Amino acid sequence: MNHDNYDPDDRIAALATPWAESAIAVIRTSGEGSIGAVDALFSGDLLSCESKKMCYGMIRNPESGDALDEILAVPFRAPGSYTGQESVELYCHGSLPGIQKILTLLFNKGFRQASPGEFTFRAFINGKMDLTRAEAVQEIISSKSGKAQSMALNRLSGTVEKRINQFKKTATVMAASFAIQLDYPDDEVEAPEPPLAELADMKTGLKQLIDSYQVGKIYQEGVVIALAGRTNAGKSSLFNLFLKEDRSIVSDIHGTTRDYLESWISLSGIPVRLYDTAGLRHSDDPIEEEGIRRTRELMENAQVILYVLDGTVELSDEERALISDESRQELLVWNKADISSRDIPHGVIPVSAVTGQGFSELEEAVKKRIFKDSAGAAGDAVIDSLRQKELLERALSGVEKVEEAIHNGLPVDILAMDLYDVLQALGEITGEVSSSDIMDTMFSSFCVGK
Ligand SMILES: Nc1nc2c(ncn2[C@@H]2O[C@H](COP(=O)(O)OP(=O)(O)OP(=O)(O)O)[C@@H](O)[C@H]2O)c(=O)[nH]1
Ligand SMILES: [Mg+2]
Repeated sequence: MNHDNYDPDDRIAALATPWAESAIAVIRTSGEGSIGAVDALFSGDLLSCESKKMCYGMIRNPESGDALDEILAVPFRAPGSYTGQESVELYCHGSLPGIQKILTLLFNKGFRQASPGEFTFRAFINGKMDLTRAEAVQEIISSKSGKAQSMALNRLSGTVEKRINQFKKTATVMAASFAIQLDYPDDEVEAPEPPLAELADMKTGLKQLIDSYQVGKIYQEGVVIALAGRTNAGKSSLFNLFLKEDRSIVSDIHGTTRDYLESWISLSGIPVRLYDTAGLRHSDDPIEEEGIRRTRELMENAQVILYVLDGTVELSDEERALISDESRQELLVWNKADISSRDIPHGVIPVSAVTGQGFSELEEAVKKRIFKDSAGAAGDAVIDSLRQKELLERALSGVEKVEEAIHNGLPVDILAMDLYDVLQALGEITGEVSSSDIMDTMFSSFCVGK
């Protein structure tokens, strides 16, 4: 993206809905003079239409007078619009040639095609939103799960921005105190207590927000869970229980599942790609062997492995080894608990794929395992952008440096410099301090019309 092409004084237009046939398509415009320019193509009276109210009329080719479409147009007067500029939104019929014709008319009328993210870019430079909110717009558009979307909506309302502003306030107060000490170096003012408590608080808060990146990723991208274990343990039965449908074939014949099956499920809003796999046993059948090889491969790539044990039969050596391995990655499931009379080993979750007993405890254990790396993540403030995470890490390392410098009795000008770094990183997150690089990486990933 080149900023010269991002001139905010230009009048821009773009299709805001997908480029596909649909019932209704929305064309968005922005820039001073938009209302007048659209009005010249419109049979209704857009100039006297109230802001944010729909106005009905025909779009006409001003030269030929031909009517192109029957539409609803909404004028927005500055600053009461998404971009903060004068804008018009056009609700037209979703035929591709029709949309194309209207866009061509607009382009002939002095609008230019908007670049990806340009509407949001304008909202940002007009102070309508800070960078964390601008990023949230993109995340809302691309979020796969309902939970991910509601987290992005939270960001849009500024939860992350509020947290960052708290950090900034603390750091600014600290910086002011350092500045006073720099201005009056010799005992004229008594040196205040070093702000160790504030630094520790800031560290905790920053770490929480950094950890929340994992949570955001999980809801956004989902996790892979594989059911594994010996033949006949009940993997396919559990798979069906997770799906709440009879997808996988269940039978008492060992080796029923030969190739893996997969399905998306939602585990309390977490998108999960669940795999049912071929039972692990020695086999001379080359097809079953291949199935087992694939199972092992899947187990390596899964974030969570549910290793299913058959509660009604003797444990194998491999299973015993797993049970006694304290550092195992697998979650062990003791299936057929409804008819098992054997002692359940410690740390193994009893369930019945037939009666459903123990299933909610299993779900809880799976969720806990998924979030194991992000324990204590920060409430509703969840970040979902690598850019924000890296800047938070930079701020954290700055805070740690200040702490270290205090412990080592370094002079206050060194502390002030490290603290400046912290403020700089925090400022970049919300966009007060911003390089053109940020603009490029951020806004160019948007879709046109946003
Ligand atoms: N009573 C009881 N029977 C179960 C339970 N889970 C599975 N079964 C029975 O155990 C047998 C094997 O179940 P599957 O789900 O096919 O086992 P699997 O692990 O997929 O077996 P393979 O595909 O051969 O590896 C079937 O007859 C199921 O009805 C359970 O919790 N309780
Ligand atoms: Mg099976």
